[in-house]
Amino acid sequence: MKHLLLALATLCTSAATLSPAIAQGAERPPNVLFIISDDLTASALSCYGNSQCKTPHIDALAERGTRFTRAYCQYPVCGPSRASMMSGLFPESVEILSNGASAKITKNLGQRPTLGQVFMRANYFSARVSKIYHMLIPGDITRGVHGADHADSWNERYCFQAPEWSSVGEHEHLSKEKLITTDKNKHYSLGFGTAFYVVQAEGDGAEQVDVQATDKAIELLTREHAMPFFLALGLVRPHVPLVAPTSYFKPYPAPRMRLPVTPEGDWEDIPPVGIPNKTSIKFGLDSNEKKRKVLQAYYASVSFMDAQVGRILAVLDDMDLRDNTIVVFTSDHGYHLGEHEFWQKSSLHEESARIPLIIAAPGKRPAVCSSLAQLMDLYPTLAEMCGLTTPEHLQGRSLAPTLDDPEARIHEFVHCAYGRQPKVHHLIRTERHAYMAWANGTAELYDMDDDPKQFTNLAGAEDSDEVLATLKGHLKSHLEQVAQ
Ligand SMILES: [Ca+2]
Repeated sequence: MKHLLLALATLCTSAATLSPAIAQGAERPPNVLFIISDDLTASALSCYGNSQCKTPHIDALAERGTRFTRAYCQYPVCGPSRASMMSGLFPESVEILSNGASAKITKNLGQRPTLGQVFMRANYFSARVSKIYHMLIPGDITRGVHGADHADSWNERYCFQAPEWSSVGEHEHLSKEKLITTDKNKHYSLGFGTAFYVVQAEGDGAEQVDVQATDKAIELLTREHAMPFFLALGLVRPHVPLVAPTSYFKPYPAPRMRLPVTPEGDWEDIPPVGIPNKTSIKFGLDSNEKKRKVLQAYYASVSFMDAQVGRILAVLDDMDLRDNTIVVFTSDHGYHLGEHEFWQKSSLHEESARIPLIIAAPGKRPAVCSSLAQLMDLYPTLAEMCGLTTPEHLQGRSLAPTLDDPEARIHEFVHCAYGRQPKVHHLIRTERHAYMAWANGTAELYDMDDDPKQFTNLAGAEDSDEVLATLKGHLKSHLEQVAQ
């Protein structure tokens, strides 16, 4: 079966060499500016309802685009999520279920083209600026290397070296990892990849990775383009370390940051396997003061990232490119900011699995869309909107119909995985329910209309039998699809 799929993919690849629009000499197809933030939860954005964190530039994009309220990643960790997004395959199908497996993407894909390759084969200029496939943050940034890239996806690619946790400024380590800063371990195994390590940096941030990356993306944007472009800009904040210029911390005085409320006994109906590794206790976030400082630093990092989005969108307008450029803004997964006393990612609960997703396309009316959507859908969506031939291997679905009609519905359910074979855990998300099927046979079920914060696990409730049977059916069909 795999050979057949490969052959089909190869056939489709050659058919996509010239996009129909270009081949017929018709109007030039649209450009794509694809911006992806790292570890950004939708609920931190003001356009998604956060009343403390200020994100005016992303909000402005949402005002003129379609903002998706039920968009989900395929895996709540960087590497597998990004491999899925760029390949158009579920992490199980592309066989990347950990950050460590990310470097296998070129081998695992074989002849099946990535999103970047499909654009290149349609005579687009395809460029990667900073983190699109997996990069270790901060290790690959302090070293200034490309990370687990898929080099054939790009005509040009750029990575940047930046000081990250060693930026000059006021430092604070809020969690309790052992941090190794000897030269031998300068870039890896040093604890900074998960630590809540905060730097209120001196200066305007010009040396920081996201500023350097945005500078480069602006340079590429202002180039004379003989062909349409697919410009992918990866911004690494608010991934830890939480580094931003001091001025970005000022609007967020720590004592005023509002923490989520966790009801008494919240964990009693969560199976042990459903409690992620990163809890307040395990992190050493043993006081509300420390937790509020995390929020302050996270929001400062989000605002700093938002400022870069503002810079590149301003240039897009200055260049009069808005009317022929599709802009996408998203994140590789969500993030817990203390809900259930959970922090960061690697959780199938709502705040970690849900992503922000905004698509602003020329000629489309602004809208808010509550159709289920997933990160993996961006590949077929952009292929359709740019008139490219869509390869056969894609497992996502085009969201393009929702841009004309926000009431359109694309999926009955979406899927997010966590863990490695043979212990893969599953989230099935319908519009109404979130169902987590843990590998040891335990489960969580939440009615997202009645209980959007996921406080009451209905998996054992008598009257849940019918809905559980439907959700188990969805999981079965997902497993059959990825086994093909
Ligand atoms: Ca990430």
